[in-house]
Amino acid sequence: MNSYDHSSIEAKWQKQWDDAGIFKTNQNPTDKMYILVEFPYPSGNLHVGHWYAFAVTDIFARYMHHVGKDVFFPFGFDSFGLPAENAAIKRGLNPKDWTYSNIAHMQKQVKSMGTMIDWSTQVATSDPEYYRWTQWLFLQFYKKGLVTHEQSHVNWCPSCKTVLANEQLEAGLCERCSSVVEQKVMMQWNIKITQYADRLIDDLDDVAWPTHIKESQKNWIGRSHGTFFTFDIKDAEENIKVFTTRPDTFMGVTYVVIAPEHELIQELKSTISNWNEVEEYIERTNQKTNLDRQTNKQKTGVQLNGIKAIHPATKQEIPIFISDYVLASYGTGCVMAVPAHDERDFEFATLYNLPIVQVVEPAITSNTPSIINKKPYLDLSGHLINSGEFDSLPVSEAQEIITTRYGTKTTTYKLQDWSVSRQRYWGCPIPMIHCASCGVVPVPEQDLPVRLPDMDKIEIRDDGKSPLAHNTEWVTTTCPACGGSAQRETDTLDTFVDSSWYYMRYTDPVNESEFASADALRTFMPIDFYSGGSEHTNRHLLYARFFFKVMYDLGLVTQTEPFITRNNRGLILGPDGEKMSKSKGNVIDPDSVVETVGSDVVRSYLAFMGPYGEAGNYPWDPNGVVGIRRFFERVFALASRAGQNDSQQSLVALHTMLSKIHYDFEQLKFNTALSKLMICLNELEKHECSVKTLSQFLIPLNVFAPHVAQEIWEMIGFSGFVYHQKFPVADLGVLEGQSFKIMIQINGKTRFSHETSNSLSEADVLECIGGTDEYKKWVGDKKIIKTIYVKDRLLNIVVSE
Ligand code: ANZ
Ligand code: ZN
Repeated sequence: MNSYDHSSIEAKWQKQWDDAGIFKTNQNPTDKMYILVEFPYPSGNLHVGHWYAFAVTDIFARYMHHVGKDVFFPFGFDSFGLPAENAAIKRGLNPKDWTYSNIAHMQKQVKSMGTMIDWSTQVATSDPEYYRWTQWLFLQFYKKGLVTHEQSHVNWCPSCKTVLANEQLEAGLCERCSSVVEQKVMMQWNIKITQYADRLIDDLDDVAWPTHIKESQKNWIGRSHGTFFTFDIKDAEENIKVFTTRPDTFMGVTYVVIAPEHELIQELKSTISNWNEVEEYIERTNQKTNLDRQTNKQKTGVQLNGIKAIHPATKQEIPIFISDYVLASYGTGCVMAVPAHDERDFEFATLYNLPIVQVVEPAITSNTPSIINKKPYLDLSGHLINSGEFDSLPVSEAQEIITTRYGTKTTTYKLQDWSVSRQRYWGCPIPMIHCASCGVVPVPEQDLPVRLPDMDKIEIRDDGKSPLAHNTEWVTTTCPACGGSAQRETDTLDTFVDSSWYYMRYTDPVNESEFASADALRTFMPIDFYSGGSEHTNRHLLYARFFFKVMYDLGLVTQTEPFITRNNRGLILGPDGEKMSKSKGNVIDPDSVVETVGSDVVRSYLAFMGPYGEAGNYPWDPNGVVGIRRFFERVFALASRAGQNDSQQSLVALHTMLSKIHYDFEQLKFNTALSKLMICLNELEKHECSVKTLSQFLIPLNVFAPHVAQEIWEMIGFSGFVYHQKFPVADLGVLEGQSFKIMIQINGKTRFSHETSNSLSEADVLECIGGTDEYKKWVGDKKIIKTIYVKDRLLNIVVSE
């Protein structure tokens, strides 16, 4: 019998592996390797992307296991969040029921992949046993002074009725529902991630991530070095502090601009004579997102009548404007405008007829005629003009001198503090209490977790408050400080808080006295390989690194970076080459493919589509699936006729594959690793092949197709689990004396070939062919310019004509 009945094989072996508990993590590893895939959100159904994430990473994990690593490969669910709440409201269900039934279903689906995941590690962030520690960590951050509760400018999604972090916007729209996001001021819980901005940049040197991921994080944090200058306001107490990266242009400042929502404007209210106009402009600004403020075509603004700023050096009076091209959230929220050397200032000055004073002269004037009044001169090369005592200084020197004289050096960041308050129900309750006499009081640690109450009716009202706010029974509590009546905080935490530390909980998932024991953390952290989606580069990865660093400072962990390597996966596209979507009708349902061709085929096909490590996007090809299926059927056929003896060719094929396949795995090229198995099978089919040789072939095959490999293992008379086999070591003795056919090319065209029984170096090949008639004919005494040698396959000789 050599048929490949995938359904029964998969059921049979999954049960046996489970019963034998073979995937249990070794708690005392000698050579641990922590392999992590970003945990899924329990949306209800596994899609091909989940398969690509978990099944293909399982291939890598199994390879590492077979070569002797003590692999730690856990799993869990990121199970709090808005989508569950929205789905539950839509279906009239409770978010908890909806979430946990999805978890049960998806767990079954993930199990169908036949992975080596240790299921005893499973955590779900919405379990009270988990979020108790999310709350505990929040309290440690609070004690360390990293949590604030304050009036903040926030992005408000009018449809989700909640606050969104900047990281949750896509082109100014809510990433979940694509509504236009509004700006609001609300009391918010913020975490001071900005205090870690430098370390979040500098420590990227310590991780082996792809450069583009590091660069992306650096740009997101957006560190820029510059200068603060302070402009006094005539006849007023207040002054205007600006941030600039071009202190050299100080003498070219012809006006200043303040962000419309800057608090200074309110303070100046009584001195501004056109307040109505100003107020109206502020209101219009509030309806715009930061993105359209930065990209809008036409500059707009209003001059603050009745007041003037004083230039610190010239003491000249210059006008003050508000304009939405200046953002309240960056730098100081105020800029010194230098229209001659800044594009936005130039546009604005042209529109409002403001003076444009050139203060930097390009080095070679003849090539850059009359820049001013046509476009600003942005370059840093040149020397100062129209700058009084600073005239003729080169730009860089002027920056130093002017900063020392009139300003202070500073560094600013684009990164903002992390607003973690969400006005929604299905999240981790923020463990804080509001007392009329004591103010904000943290919930004592022994009272954790603050449990999320069951609520059958989740109602999102227009008051901007969490549905929890309407659960009076839950809200009403006593103050831990004075014992008086008090109220619970009703905002819940952003789910990115939950997911900032889950990888640590995996190491010790049922610990009731700590978030994880120091011992478990020491054993398994840091993560050696982290696979995830590119959409998480600037959010989850940044938040998680930040969390880890704070925990390091709190003495809770001993390393400073959680993820040693990072692999951003690409996407699996529909058969039409487009992103899969219901509306395009190009969605591949993995369950139904598994049903018809088997899980091993799906795993292997996904690995075969292309290199895993290059974030490539690959279209699904039904023919490719059929090809993989046929490959396994052929292995079954070979098994039914494998005998006691091997021909030399079979041994050479096996050991060639065994000697070369490691490189592919190490490069995350599971596709070429699999094709080496296919090439090997071609040879084994053609020649006499023993069960012993076949059994050695099954071990690398087990990495891709564990059910097929295990079934054949048993079929040909071996006992136990393939999983327990070590990766066979290639016998290089076998490879000596095999035959190689080396194609000889002259200037890229194949002209003749050379057969040998040894693996040869380039010099050997040249020596062997040097005396042949073909060599004399094609090379003769022409000059050899260079040679290109592909070992054992090809030698290209480039000669001059
Ligand atoms: C004067 C100046 C002259 C500037 C010049 C540039 C060129 P990066 O490099 O991104 O850090 N700026 C400062 N705060 C701002 C805010 N809140 N909203 C909008 N723009 C702001 O940009 C720093 C520059 O962006 C600063 O340097 C400032 O304009 C502007 F020839 O000051 B500059
Ligand atoms: Zn109190």
